[in-house]
Order: sequence, then structure tokens, then C-alpha cells
Amino acid sequence: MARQNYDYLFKLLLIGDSGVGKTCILFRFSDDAFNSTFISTIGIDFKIKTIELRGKRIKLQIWDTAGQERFHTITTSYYRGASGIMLVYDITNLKSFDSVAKWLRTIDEHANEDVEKMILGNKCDMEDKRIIPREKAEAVAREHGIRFLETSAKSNLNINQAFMELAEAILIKRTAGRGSLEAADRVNITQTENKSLIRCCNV
Ligand SMILES: Nc1nc2c(ncn2[C@@H]2O[C@H](COP(=O)(O)OP(=O)(O)OP(=O)(O)O)[C@@H](O)[C@H]2O)c(=O)[nH]1
Ligand SMILES: [Mg+2]
Repeated sequence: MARQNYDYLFKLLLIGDSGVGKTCILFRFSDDAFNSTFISTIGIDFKIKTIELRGKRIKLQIWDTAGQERFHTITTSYYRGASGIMLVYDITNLKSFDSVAKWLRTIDEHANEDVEKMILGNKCDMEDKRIIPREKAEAVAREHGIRFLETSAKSNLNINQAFMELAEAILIKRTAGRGSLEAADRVNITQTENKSLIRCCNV
């Protein structure tokens, strides 16, 4: 069996309306690249990236969900296993911001109660097309006690920051009240990894 080369495994989930930039955010984080062609996600997909935080190696398994309503049933089935959720809207798209409340309700319905949440206002490189003032989104996030950042997958603004902040919040929660990280916290080394692309078929 291959030796485990990480201390923790965190499962993260990207959600939000179609077209807000979830896949681009993940692509920027995992491959440091950006694609301006819109290829809407079918069902669900994931990428792996290992980061280092507070001297620990943390393997992030990041699930990228399709925003389109027709995939709702399959995507919500992935909420339960997530320890962190990034809820993305597009600062140039009012509808995507109005949907934030709906997505928060979906989280309440399908995710673990202690899931760490973060709201991301993406495409902040398009200042001239901005519809949602930052303060307005900040107020909503504050009201729900959720972290908030404006990001740009295109110009690589706050992308790393967002994943690091979310991972750090999860790490703090997992290790809270302990002087050191205990073996019980560690992921099961026999756990197998499904690296294949999971897609929703026949749609
Ligand atoms: N200007 C700008 N465009 C972006 C940014 N992020 C994504 N886009 C563009 O927005 C479009 C949609 O991006 P995606 O990442 O595919 O959107 P998505 O949220 O994954 O959409 P679904 O998979 O349908 O849920 C693409 O044309 C991207 O190039 C950004 O930060 N700035
Ligand atoms: Mg996508």
C-alpha cells in the first residue's frame, strides 16, 4: 500500500448558479490557469490539491458542482460529505446574488450542521460591469456569520486566499480543544481514492 503523504483530508464543495465561475475558480487554484470559454459542468467533477497549513499537509478534495437546476438531485447528494462549502455568485449578475439565500437553504437542508461556509463574489476584475456592491454582500455574509471574499479567477485575485482560509477554519475546528493533533483525527490510510471523473450520465 502506498504511504500516506498527508495529515488530513478535507472535502470541499463549490456551489452557486451556473456561469458564476466555479469551475474557473477551481481550475485557477489547481492548475493556475484560466479559460474564457464557458463549458458548463455536467453533474459533478473533482480535483485534488495538497496544501501545507500550520505545518500540516492537508489534502483537499474539491468537488465542483453544476449550477444548472437539472443537476440539483445529483449535486445535493454530495453536500453531506463536505467539511467546507464555497458559495459563489458573480458580482456582475444580480440573479446569481439573489440566489445566495436559496443556496444557503440548500446547505441547511443537505449539508452537515458544522460545515464551514464561505461566500465568494467572483469576477471582480469586471469592475465596470459590477452590479453588487461589495458592502451589500458583506452585510449578507455578516448576517449569516459566514466568511466573505471577492475573487477573480481571471486575474487570480484571492483564489488561493479563499481555499486557505476555508481549510484553516476546518483545521481549527478539527483540532479545537486539543494541545496537539491526535491520531483519531487522521484519515484512514486504507481509504481508497477514486480519481476517475464522475459524471452524471444520460442527461
Ligand atoms: N471576467 C471573468 N470571467 C470569469 C471569471 N471566472 C469565470 N469567468 C467566465 O465565466 C464563464 C463561466 O465560468 P465557469 O467557471 O464555467 O462557471 P460555472 O460556475 O462553473 O458554471 P456551471 O458549471 O454551469 O455551474 C466562463 O466564460 C468563464 O471564462 C472571472 O473571474 N472573471
Ligand atoms: Mg462549472
